[in-house]
Amino acid sequence: MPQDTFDLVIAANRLPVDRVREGGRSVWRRSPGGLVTAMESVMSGRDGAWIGWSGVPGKAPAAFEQGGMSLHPVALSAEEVRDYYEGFSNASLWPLYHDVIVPPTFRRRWQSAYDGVNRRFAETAAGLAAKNATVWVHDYQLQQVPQLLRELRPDLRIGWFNHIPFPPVELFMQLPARDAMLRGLLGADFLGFQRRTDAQNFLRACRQLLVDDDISVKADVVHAPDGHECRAAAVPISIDTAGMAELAETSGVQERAAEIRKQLGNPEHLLLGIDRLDYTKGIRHRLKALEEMYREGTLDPTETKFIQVATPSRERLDAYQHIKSEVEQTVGRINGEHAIFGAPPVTYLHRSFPREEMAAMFVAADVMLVTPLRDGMNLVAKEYVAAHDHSGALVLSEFTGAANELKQSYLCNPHDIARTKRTITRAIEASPEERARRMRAMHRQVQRHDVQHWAERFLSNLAAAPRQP
Ligand code: GDG
Repeated sequence: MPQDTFDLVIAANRLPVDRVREGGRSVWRRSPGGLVTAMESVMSGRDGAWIGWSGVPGKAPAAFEQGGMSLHPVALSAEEVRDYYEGFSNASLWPLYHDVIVPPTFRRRWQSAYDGVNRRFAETAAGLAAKNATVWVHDYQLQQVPQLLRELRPDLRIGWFNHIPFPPVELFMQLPARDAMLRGLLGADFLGFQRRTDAQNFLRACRQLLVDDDISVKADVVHAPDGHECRAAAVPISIDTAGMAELAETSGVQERAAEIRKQLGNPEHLLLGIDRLDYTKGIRHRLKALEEMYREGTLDPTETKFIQVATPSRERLDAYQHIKSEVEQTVGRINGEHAIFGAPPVTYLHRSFPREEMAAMFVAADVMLVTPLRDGMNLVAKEYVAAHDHSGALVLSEFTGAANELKQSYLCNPHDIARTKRTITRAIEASPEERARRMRAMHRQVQRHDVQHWAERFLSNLAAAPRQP
């Protein structure tokens, strides 16, 4: 008989697999993105359930087993996809939490859809969790689930992890639903953030915006109105370091890496960028720096090639269509000005690739360019480091969570194009000894702090939370 309750339940906007149509029939395919990459290796071997949306609007498919997990699709109507997902989550919260790189849009209709979907997730989790079970809620799409779930099931241990930044209170307070977001989160026993600053921003928002209410904040603990304590702390996420390192060493990946370099004419220097096509990732700033370098002759287009993988993302939103056309125009202009027959300096790939191909690109690249304007962590930076132990160089934006940990990278401020150019040059020209020294130190860091370490830290913080009085 199939199991009907679980000791560990994950609630995330998306399931780790997407419902897609292939050859006229519906099949499940692994979904892209940082959360899935991280949680997949955490959940393997644990007997748990995962609830999330299938990626297709309409009726939810039945629950099913995959990779040792019980997957429970949550239904979203087409209107909810528009208002809860594309609207409130990705046009209000996402830009607001990423330092208003594009202006957030607020609509009252979106908020009620967000409330309704959060309630559905809370009810589904309440129905699947065994007595005294642990429920681990993920990310900005589900900020009301902790409180709703606590009301339904006060016996549960509830944790929430924020994969994206939590903004300074001066920005956060723009959100019309700010009180509801804070109160929703306070239903948790433990809130995990990527950086200490994010946890502090959250605590400061509680102190400043819920001041007249029945809560109090002492150090990293908020005393909620029902008397329970909610702790907030930094638990930076990581990757399956050993998995990536082993994959990078396989002969298939090594051969493919050599082949990629050969296909590009065996350039002296190969630079690489891999991002979801999102305005937060700083792809435009990166291309601007490279365009100037090709123009000025600091980079020779026959010697230095650049691969940009831009995985399609949120394509129905205006801001994403806009960044896509800007990036594509710039790539077109650079190649138009500097290509020689059959050998453009920039190879632009707007699609997804299997993990093996990603690993081959990491291995092939001499310099990895990770230049977000704001990023919760950035797993790509850590994956590049995992794929190299003594070669390669990482240019990394100061505005990523990863910059707190990968201190031997070539740090840059992507807004400062002149210095970013100099930083790229330094990374390209660094001696093999300097590269090896920096990469070894970073490799050790991601080896010690891998995704299992992150999950254990999160779950032990959650387990240590005092029971409700
Ligand atoms: C959010 C936060 C935080 C990408 N394209 C392909 C592919 N990927 C994989 C990468 C990496 C993951 O997706 C992307 O993770 P990031 O961290 O770079 O970025 P977000 O998607 O924005 O993730 C971020 C993360 O959550 C985790 O907390 O770090 O700050 O924004 O693993 O390798 N994988 C494959 N093919 C692709 O084409 N196989």
